[in-house]
Amino acid sequence: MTLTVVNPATEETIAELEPAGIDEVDEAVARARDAFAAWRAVGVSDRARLLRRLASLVEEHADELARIESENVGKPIAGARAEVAMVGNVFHFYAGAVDKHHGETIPVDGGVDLTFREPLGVCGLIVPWNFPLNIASWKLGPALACGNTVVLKPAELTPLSALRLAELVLEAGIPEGVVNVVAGPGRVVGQRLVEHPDVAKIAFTGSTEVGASVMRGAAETVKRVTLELGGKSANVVFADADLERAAAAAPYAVFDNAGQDCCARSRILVERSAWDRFVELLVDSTSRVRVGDPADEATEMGPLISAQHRETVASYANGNVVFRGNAPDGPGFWFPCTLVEATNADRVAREEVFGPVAALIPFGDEAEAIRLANDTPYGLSGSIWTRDGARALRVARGIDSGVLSVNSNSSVRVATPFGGFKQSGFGRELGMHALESYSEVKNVFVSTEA
Ligand code: TXE
Repeated sequence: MTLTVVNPATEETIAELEPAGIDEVDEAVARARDAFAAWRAVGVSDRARLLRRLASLVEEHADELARIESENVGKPIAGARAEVAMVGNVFHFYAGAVDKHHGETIPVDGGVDLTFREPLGVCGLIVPWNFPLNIASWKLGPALACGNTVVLKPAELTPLSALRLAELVLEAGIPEGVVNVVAGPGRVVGQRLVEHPDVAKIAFTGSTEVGASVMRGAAETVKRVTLELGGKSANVVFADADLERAAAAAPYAVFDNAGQDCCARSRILVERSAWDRFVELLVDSTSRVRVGDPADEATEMGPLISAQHRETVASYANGNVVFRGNAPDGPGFWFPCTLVEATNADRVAREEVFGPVAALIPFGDEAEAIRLANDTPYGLSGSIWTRDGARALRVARGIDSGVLSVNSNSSVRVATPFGGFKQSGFGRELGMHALESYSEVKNVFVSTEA
């Protein structure tokens, strides 16, 4: 059986690969295990230098990597380039972090107590298809900085950028066996990684359903697990906000990456007194989202990842549709930007659509806004639009979500922690926080008694 890789904007086959199976996973884990002792012993300056070299190689190959990502995911090229720039910055950040994540000395009776940060061993990194290279780098950077070796499993639909990155890893001088890529089906390759007794940790990004099964599978061998799962984030717009600015930004908070974004603010909560004006502005700004050829520099939204996924997305785009935009006919898995007026109880407001469909929901006051924002099993992201600073902080503290932004859509920055509350998962990626979950604290007591 071959793994056929398709460009979702054209439906053309862009690669055919021999998929990895259980044997390949076992071989990759064995290589990673063999490489671990030498890699953890590499001095901090050398390890930082190797990560810096990898960052520079990503930058040198930015155009090529962005093109691979754009063709394989259907991402607009301008966005793909920004993502690859972030990948370079992630490796630069973790190169700098290698010697800044350290232990402490603790005063105790009869001696001194030292803590050390030790690597875990072999880490299994399982990543999805929506931001393949970006999300891989968020896991690779801290894993390598802490001295772990890894087996990276890209999603079966989008393996190409990870395979190219693995070549750049070797070109950077990172020893063979430290980074291993296995491209194959999740239920075989992913599951084997989860169950493998020589894998110490699984870092997973994907659906909540598979995340739960990863957790169950990892329990058998007491693996460390971090999970970054689905979301149903709220974009809360108060009547006192700069409505023009909020409405201009809102489409990109849900339609970026064609809505295939765990941080998508796919519930737009609008204060009732501003409803008419805001909806009018939002329809106008949404109608101007440029949907089309991902290779075109001006394109803002490409197709969905697959025909099957388009079917799923379409099942949410009904009811009280306020706006439906244009999309190319095909070939390609196109779907138009769609705004649906809903209540928070409707399916479109409860489930992660993972496509360009947003639910518009009215609220009466601040307390109701917080209640609605929290009325979801998820808790990943969200935005608050208001000119009242105290209210912004009150609402931010009230929403049970890992990442919030005020008068902005942004969710991810290299130096700041990213991750979820509730069924959006646990553990934090990016920033110095990520290093916590790729290392173990060791405590050594030294007696100073004569
Ligand atoms: O995700 P899966 P899918 C959500 C989103 C989307 C839905 C389905 O709502 O529509 O999930 O997407 C690997 N053991 N998100 O089916 O299956 C798989 O090969 C171990 C949200 O693509 O969770 C891939 O590498 N691994 C999300 C990765 O898990 C397994 C991103 C994710 O695939 C496995 C993606 C198994 N049993 C989807 N089964 C986000 N948070 O951004 C599959 N995999």
